[in-house]
Amino acid sequence: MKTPMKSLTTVAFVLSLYSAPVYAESASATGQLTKIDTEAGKVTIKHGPIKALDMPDPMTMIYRVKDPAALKALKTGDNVKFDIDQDTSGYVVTRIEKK
Ligand SMILES: [Cu+2]
Repeated sequence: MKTPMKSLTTVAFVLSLYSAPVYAESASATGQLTKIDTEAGKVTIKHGPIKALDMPDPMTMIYRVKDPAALKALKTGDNVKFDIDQDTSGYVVTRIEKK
């Protein structure tokens, strides 16, 4: 029984290294807009892996946008490049523009 316990502890330790700190992370990425909600200031982006933010696989997810006015120049289906910050309340897109 010693071995499984030891490896679990190792896994927990490695995970704690990778998840700290959980704030003040940022990254740049590209993706495709699949939905724009100007009123809520949110976008849905289909994007590839963003390793800096612990997203090792492609995914589609909803992001808050810091400056919703930036969405006026965009439409669903656009390929975009964007910057993301991760703070204590989650992910925020700080810059987004057509690629
Ligand atoms: Cu993601």
